[in-house]
Amino acid sequence: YVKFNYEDPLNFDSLLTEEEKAIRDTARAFCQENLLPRVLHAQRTEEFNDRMLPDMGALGLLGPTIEGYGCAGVSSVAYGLIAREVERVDSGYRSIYSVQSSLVMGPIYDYGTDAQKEKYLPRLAKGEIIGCFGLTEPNHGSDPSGMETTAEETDGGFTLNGSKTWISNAPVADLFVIWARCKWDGKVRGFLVEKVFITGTKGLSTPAIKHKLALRCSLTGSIFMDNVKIGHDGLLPNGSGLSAPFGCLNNARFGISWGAIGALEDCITRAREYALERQQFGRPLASFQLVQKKLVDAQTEAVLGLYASLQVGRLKDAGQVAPEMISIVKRNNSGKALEHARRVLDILGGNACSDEYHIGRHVANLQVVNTYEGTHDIHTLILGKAMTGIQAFN
Ligand code: TGC
Ligand code: FAD
Repeated sequence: YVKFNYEDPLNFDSLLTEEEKAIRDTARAFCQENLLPRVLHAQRTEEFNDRMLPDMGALGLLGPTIEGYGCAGVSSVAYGLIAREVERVDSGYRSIYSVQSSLVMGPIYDYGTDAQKEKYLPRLAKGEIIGCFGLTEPNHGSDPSGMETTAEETDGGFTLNGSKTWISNAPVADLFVIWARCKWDGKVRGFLVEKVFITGTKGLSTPAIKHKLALRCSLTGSIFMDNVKIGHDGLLPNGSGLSAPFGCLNNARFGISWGAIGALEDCITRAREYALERQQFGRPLASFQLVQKKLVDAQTEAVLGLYASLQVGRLKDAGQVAPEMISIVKRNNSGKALEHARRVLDILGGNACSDEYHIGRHVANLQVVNTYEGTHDIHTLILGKAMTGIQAFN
């Protein structure tokens, strides 16, 4: 027998390539040295960390699965490992990272022209510009098929009208991927809108949604478009219909499945240390069976979730993935992370209330992680449809 290592209970490391381990270690060092020391300040002030994307860009961590354009061209598993390290610090930081990599660089790479790729991808990869992804609208969250934002062909390009809400990065974004229904054929397509900071982009406003209870380290905003004009070169021509935004979401949901486990792992590490140090009834909390059960249940779910995401990542890279597989890991890992982060929070007793112990912040964040990119229940229905052939959305 080998000696059991509770920190890697099923020897997950043995399934990673040397390159993946090196990327994981680079990401972990960056996140622990650069993000963790700033997280409490960001949590308290909602201040955006404007060094994060440029610093990650310098390390080659942005849009890492993309080939060329200054991107690393590494495996989906490597992307997942980065997301896990970022979210080990905070889900809001991982949101900033996911949106830039999967939801902005992704659609430009998948649906853009060569000129759009040349123009935007290298700058996004360096973190010189920040992007956001506008799908959700005030009246259409889980059901984007009711989308009201429109695009109309007008002299010299397109005119966009409508509003988006709960959009990560929107208040600081330079580049907006806006999903709109095209008036000429009724199909949904993606449009690239640049924000000109000095003069402003006529008709575009992006107010922040302040005083959030969670994800306070990432900025979230609305997007209002009142006759916003863009050129013909603003259309992403190679994707139409709802499958286009859902295609981007597959990659981001996959990343979330890794990130949520990173957040849970941080909760487990912190709760374990606390339980070993804190004494009640003359003994460490860690010596009580009920406390041990909480830690063991959480660690078991974390490692099982990781294995599932690893398998989905390998299938993804082999071109063998189905979107429903991604629904399984997004749904399971964010749901289990929320449930077990909440349970180990109990170990802190009254200190659960203090932001300096971090777990409460993760719990609040994980409620959002369980909600965005398709709520837990929506992924249940996606999988229910796949199992029964019966669509239960409406
Ligand atoms: P439905 O009729 O099922 O599908 C419409 C078309 O889309 C295709 N499709 C997919 N294609 C690729 N990947 C997927 N995962 C796909 N799911 C569906 C489908 O084949 C069809 O194609 P076609 O060619 O036949 O037209 O669509 P529906 O309107 O019935 O919707 C079903 C439902 C509920 C599953 C869908 O609307 C859904 O997933 N809702 C959840 C919405 C959501 O995830 N929003 C996320 C917003 S972005 C975000 O939250 C970013 S947070 C980022 C961060 O900060 O980290
Ligand atoms: P609703 O769709 O109104 O759902 C409310 C509740 O009803 C949920 O519990 C849901 O599961 C349930 N429900 C809905 N329909 C059904 C049904 N048919 N059967 C059973 N139950 C149902 N969006 C973007 O486009 N880009 C972003 O960058 C982005 N970032 C976000 C950042 C944050 C901090 C947050 C909170 C959200 C973000 N979102 C973003 C929006 C997010 O994707 C939506 O909030 C999510 O898809 C749910 O939509 P909704 O809020 O309108 O809830």
